[in-house]
Amino acid sequence: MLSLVSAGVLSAPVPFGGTYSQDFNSLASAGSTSAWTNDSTLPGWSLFAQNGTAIAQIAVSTGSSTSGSFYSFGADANDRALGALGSGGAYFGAPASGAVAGWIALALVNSTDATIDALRVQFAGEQWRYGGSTAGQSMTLEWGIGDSFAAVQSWIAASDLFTWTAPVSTGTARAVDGNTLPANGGGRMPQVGGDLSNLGWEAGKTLWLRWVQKRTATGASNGLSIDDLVIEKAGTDTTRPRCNPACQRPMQSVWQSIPAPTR
Ligand SMILES: [Ca+2]
Ligand SMILES: [Ca+2]
Repeated sequence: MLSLVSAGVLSAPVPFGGTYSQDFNSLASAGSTSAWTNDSTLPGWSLFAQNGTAIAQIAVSTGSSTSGSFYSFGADANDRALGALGSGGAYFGAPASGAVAGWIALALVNSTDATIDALRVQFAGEQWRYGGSTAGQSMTLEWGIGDSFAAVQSWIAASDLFTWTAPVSTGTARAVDGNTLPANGGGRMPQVGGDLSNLGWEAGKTLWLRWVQKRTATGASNGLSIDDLVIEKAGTDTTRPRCNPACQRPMQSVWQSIPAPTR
């Protein structure tokens, strides 16, 4: 609680009891900009520029806008995605070409009574704008554990399964339909992700996932976003089932209770 107060964030953290999903469809669809408050506009979600500045405004676009900003991307009010178009401007604290512009971060608190070691994380990557650079642009995922974003001691890069590359990378700069598959000229990569393992995410602790938004190495950046996120507890972990006294017998007594084999 102290860390929440010191961070100026009074809203409750998002508990994770085994599943979490987010479709971002509550994000603004009207106007060109929309106010954003970390861990409030979307509970659990925060936006940071690469210099650590918390973001207070996002842009709203179908992919036609060229401004460097975090974005609510989408064609209409029914389906939004959360993303960014990187730039070297003040919004992202003037990052260099090819460098990190900012992060889309999700914080979840382990509300189970056991350590969670593995999560299945799946989402769609949606490209809503092609900036005109053939340098290509990818989005990666990192995770860490800490009471706040700034308190995470080490960010661990998720595997290549969690990295996706803008599918539209040729021709003139233009808006892209992020809800349409690349085979049909669109920018939607529907199945990104896999299992994160060896998390060591203890009960009551906060896990952070952050999607890394970069500028393209050359030219104008693409508008890249995430959508349709689903997180589930996965794999074998150190979860101890809630237990009646019968299953708390020492292992030795269990072995001793097994009849010796007859030969
Ligand atoms: Ca959506
Ligand atoms: Ca979508």
